[in-house]
Amino acid sequence: MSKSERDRRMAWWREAKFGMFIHWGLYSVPAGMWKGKLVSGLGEWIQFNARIPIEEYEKLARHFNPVKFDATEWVKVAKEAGMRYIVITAKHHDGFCMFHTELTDYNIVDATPFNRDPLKELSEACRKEGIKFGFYYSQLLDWHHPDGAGNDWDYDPNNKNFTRYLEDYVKPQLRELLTNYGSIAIVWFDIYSPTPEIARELKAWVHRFQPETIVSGRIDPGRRWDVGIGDYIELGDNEIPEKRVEYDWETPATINNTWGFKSYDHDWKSPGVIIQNLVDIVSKGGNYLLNVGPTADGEIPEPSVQILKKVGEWLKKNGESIYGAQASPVDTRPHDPYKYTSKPGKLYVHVLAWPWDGKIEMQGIKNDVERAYFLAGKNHEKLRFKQKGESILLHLGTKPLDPVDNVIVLEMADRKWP
Ligand code: FHN
Repeated sequence: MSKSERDRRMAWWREAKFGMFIHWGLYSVPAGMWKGKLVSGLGEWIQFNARIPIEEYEKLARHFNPVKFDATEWVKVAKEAGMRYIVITAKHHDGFCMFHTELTDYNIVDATPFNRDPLKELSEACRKEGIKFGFYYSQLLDWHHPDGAGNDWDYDPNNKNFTRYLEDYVKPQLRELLTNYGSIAIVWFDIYSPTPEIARELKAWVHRFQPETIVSGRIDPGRRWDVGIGDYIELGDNEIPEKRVEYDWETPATINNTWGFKSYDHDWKSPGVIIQNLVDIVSKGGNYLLNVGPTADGEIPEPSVQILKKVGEWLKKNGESIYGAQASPVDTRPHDPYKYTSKPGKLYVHVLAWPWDGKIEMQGIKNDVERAYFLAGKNHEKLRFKQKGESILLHLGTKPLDPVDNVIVLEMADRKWP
């Protein structure tokens, strides 16, 4: 693909910066407990971690009736948080399909009393609200399908045939997902395709139906830090690199310590931590895909909703420094109390720890600064500053406007930097 084609495909994603990941499936029914006992590990891994036989796990479907699910409400939560795209699990490792598929009855429409297709409803609500819609698809691990990888307690691994699974199941399901749900912004493959050949084949298969769809970096067989077959690099879960990465990349992240809902995981990240992570990621050139794990009733847990609301309030005032922003043109050190994001002619200084004397000095400013002001301040009132060569001393005053991140805009005289 040529650079200009690639730039076109990636344009909305580069602008968006912040997305909502949704891990929702049968595992939200046990919610981290099996037969009265807590099962440690990720909520969506309960079948594996407790080695639950398929025959027993399947029965969860009869109790999965998420009548409180409201696609419009979920999209509203994402929108108010300032998120610009949604990626939801169509099929996670447990193999249960959260969409209507002809390939198996083990899906939310045919196997549960709910009898609705939430992916259809969510894709439509996203379209209405101008939010990009994508789906997660576990291409390797499938603990339900006899030929999928990972389940050695119900199936003999020696009898598995991955090619058969790929041709007769994965590809036809992808075709359904890419033809029945309108425009699909992202297909988020996960750990990992067995070979580069299969990864390429899957990517081509996606593009056969929707040439503009972005494919996640976890389509690659184990690649992480270099450019692979996926359209961008997918870092490890909750991983933020130390330095700027010179390619499109994303951090998928949990809001507590699980992806799929666990009734007893209350270890929520604060809005402040999330805002700081977002700034850190954008300052290094990446996107932040932050997860929510809805309940078996169909609701996004209230603490997540409240946290996201606060993040959205900050973004409403400071979004200019995030959406479509580029990485920091100046290297900051991890202990510096500020980080930068940028746009042509503007440097956004994110002051993450308020200086005790109300002053901040920065180096490496390679252009004359014409104006400095708080992005969230009234009327963009000018701040005092003194510039000498590449160093600048900013007088911020004694009171921060925001408890987490105060963004100061430095406007450059001739717009030639950064
Ligand atoms: O095993 C999955 C896990 O359940 C979750 O979906 C995350 C999201 O990035 N991906 C895998 C682990 O990296």
